[in-house]
Amino acid sequence: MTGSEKLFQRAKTCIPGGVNSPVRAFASVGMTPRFIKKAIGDRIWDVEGNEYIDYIGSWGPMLLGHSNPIVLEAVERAAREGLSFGAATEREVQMAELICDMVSSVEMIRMVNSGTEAVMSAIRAARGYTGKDKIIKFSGCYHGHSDAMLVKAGSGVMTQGIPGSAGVPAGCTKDTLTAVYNDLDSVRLLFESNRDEIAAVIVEPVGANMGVVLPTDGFLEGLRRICDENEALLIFDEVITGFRLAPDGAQGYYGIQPDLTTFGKIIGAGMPVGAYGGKREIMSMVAPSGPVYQAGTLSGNPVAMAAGLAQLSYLKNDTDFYDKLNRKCDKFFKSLKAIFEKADIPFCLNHVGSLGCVFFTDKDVYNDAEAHTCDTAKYASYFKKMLERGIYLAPSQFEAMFISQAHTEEDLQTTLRAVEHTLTEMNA
Ligand code: KE4
Repeated sequence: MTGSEKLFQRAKTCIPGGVNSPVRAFASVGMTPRFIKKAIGDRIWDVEGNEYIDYIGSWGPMLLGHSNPIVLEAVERAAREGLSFGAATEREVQMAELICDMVSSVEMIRMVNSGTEAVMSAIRAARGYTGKDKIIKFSGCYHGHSDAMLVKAGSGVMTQGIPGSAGVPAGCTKDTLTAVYNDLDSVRLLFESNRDEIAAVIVEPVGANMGVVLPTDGFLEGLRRICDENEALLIFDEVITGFRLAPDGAQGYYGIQPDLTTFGKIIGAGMPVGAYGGKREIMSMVAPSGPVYQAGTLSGNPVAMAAGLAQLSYLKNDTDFYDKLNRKCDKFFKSLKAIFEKADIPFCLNHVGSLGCVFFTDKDVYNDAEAHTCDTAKYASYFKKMLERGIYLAPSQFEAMFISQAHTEEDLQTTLRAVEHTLTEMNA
């Protein structure tokens, strides 16, 4: 047995499914998950010492690459001053000021400990501010595992092919309405049949939990307009896209201002951090300044803030960071597309900036139904062969590839060669 197999066997006796988050179990690719020992730059090593070029990056946080010296030094320095105080700290003020400065739609922000918490809290703030209960989400979008969001969710829920989750009472989801991504008529219909009852529309401005699905022209603008017409709030869930597509995330990249935004991943640089923020009049509703209660023992944790501040400050100050990263990634995805076209395998490649994914289907993928036409068995075979070639991709068709600043031209070329060999093998 390999080290990962031994650890997985032990883990399954005391952790549900042997993992602390379902997608890590490699269930949909039918393999033993790799137990990772360390990561540096764009590389990770498993407990056997096998080395991989990493396209997960902890599912998004590692935009500067793993073990970035600037981030590590900030964490070490902060840790020596104490791990947690349960009291206000200067770093929290600096973090809030930095995010408000980088994202113009955010006038006030609250730190929490995960993307799930950020979304759950943003929805409560939206309901408290509007006095309305219903929320529109999109089938295939994933907004964390709070009860109300586990309706036709993406990511692990979609990977497992389950409609939602056991243990969620109907009462918790009766106010969650689902529309079709990139289909404004499906949104209008819900507003017409739930007039004056909808507090907010929550959307991933780029769907990244049903594979990567881009907003069609006019989709995000249309959501903005429909929310304004119906006095509902627009919430951008930028847990993945925030600070990835641009310094001000997808809202900056596409030029649409939401009322609230949720963040995670990159703002923690690998430490557990989430946040929600937006218009002052909405955020002022949040306790202790307003009646919407939300709290957290480790919210704004000083060590986590140090990590996030280090990474975000770098992103803010390196003025050509995003142009360089996005140019590098556009070139990579263009080459990747050419390799798939040459291999004559049905595929759809969606990408924007350093986020992308290959769907094994002959359809164009603009929503979750089209994503579901994928041949997930073929994806599993592709994943396995790429892993054997030292390329660590998402162990599910319904996730994304994350490229970082640390991905070298040499490693991207190595990856493209591995794809070429893998597709030849698959076609044999
Ligand atoms: P967390 O609670 O996992 O920090 O964030 C939830 C969340 C919210 N919103 C969006 C758009 C997200 O993508 C996520 C979490 N992303 C998944 C990756 N598809 C996390 C990976 C996992 O569940 O292990």
